[in-house]
Amino acid sequence: MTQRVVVDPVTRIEGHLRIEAETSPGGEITGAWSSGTMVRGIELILQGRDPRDAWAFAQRICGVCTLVHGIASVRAVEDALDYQIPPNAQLIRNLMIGAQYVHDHVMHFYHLHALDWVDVVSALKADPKATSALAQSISSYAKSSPGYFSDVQKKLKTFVDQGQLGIFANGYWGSPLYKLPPEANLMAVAHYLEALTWQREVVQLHAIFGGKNPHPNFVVGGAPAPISLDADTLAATSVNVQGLEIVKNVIARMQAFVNEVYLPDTLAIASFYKDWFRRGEGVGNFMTFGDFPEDGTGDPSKWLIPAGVILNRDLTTIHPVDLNDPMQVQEFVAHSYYGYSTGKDTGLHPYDGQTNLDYTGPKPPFEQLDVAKDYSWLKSPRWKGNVVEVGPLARVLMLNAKGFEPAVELTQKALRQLDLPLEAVYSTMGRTAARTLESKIVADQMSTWYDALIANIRKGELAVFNDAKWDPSTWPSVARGVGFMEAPRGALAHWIVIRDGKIDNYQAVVPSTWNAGPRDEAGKPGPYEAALMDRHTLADPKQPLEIQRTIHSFDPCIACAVHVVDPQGEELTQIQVR
Ligand code: NFE
Ligand code: MG
Repeated sequence: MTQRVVVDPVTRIEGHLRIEAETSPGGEITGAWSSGTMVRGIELILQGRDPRDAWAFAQRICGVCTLVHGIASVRAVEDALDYQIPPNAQLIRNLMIGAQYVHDHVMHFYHLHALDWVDVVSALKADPKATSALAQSISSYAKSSPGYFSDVQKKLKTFVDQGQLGIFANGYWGSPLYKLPPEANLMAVAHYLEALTWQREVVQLHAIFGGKNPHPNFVVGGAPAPISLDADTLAATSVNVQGLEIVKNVIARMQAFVNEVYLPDTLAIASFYKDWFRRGEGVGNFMTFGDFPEDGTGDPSKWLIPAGVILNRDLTTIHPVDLNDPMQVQEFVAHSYYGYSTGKDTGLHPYDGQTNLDYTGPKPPFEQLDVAKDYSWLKSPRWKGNVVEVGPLARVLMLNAKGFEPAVELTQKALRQLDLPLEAVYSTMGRTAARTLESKIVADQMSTWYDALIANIRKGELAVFNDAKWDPSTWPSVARGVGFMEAPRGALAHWIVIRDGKIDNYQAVVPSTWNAGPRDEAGKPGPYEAALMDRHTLADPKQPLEIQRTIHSFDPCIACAVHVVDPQGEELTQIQVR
């Protein structure tokens, strides 16, 4: 008999996600469904507002990728108005996005994903001396003495003895699916705690350039804080020598943590889970929008991350992406709780996007989704009708396909160290490892952007803001544009229509919608669904760790993935929050 396994809510993610899997008598997953169970209306308030204010609202779509919607928003307005920004502003934005990647990826690995692979309770059995030897064999990280690991173990033991595992409560501890020796578990727990302190400090970069974190400030036309040569005290309103010194230190701390902790830990943990390099791929199609322009020319060939689509793992052909082409990006709602005036089976380009809430699911509480009908608050975005995966794996593949040397070297080195073929990257663990590799690529690149910024300042180029199009009387009566970027979870774009100086329509299609969306009108599963149907067998349906591993490898953010837009700015529905 087949069995339905329900994971709801999926924890250690952002937002509300339900996964249902159908398993054969042997536990093999034969069907999987991903359901966003939350709906929110934050974008409604954008209608009719000044487009220059949109970033501040759009940024609140999510509290995890705290700046990406701000960036996509200012870029959308700049694209609509053909508004150029100074090179310094480009570099400052790159540094802010780069810091977001490294911060977000480290937190995902240790605080959201690691406990799928690391058995916290097993760490109590570790020998601190042997843990120290293990740590020193894989990294030069300073905190690696037997005393250090012994202290961490004592702290952990206090938790356990009090019966209060706190942040470590409710894991599937002791499950035979955990493969790390106690010493590796203790090392990872120590780094989990280290990363908590580290992440709090490195976000200073956002505060220097954007005034605060989370949700730093942005401005259409440039960067919000002027560069000041005079002030020798740390100012809240300008970036000066002291602020730049902090930025430099933060970049160094990010690089050190990635090189000495995150990268070696990823490879060490992955080496115990090689079977996870053989499942969880899913669709085999990958898409990037591109990011990190390094000059003001807008020339995509100069971006660190190129744009394009890879179909069926074919790295020899990069298909170009045109976000303005109504036939390329379309959102479908065939299995979503929305209706379209054009019919449930049609796809709409975001400029023509509609969001008409239409909940047709069973009345909660219910046992099972009605997957033959609608089952998610997420739409199903498609590229030329294809399901595509976005995110770190897509980017690392794209960098390899384009022959970006540091990425190719890093990928080859990791595969050699793990003794795996290139095909191994198309997997759950490949996705997780790609996130680590791109953290290193981006952290290293941050030094280049920092040096370029300093060189400009030394030359006396201080401009961070261009006021040429600030005045709405210079705008055309109707303008539309798309702002895109690579957010930590993948390709992100905002589409805006401006009419008589006000926002007429606004649509965001975000990474987790691409990855977590339900089946489309043709019945094609989304990337999460397809990944779960790729060689997963549950050892114990009551402890569906396998589902968690693969879903977490995408780093879900359902707050980003579900948002509501109404072109008329009318109240769509009243939602009772419980
Ligand atoms: Ni809310 Fe987000 C990122 C965006 S999501 S985390 O990264 O955009 O998919
Ligand atoms: Mg949307």
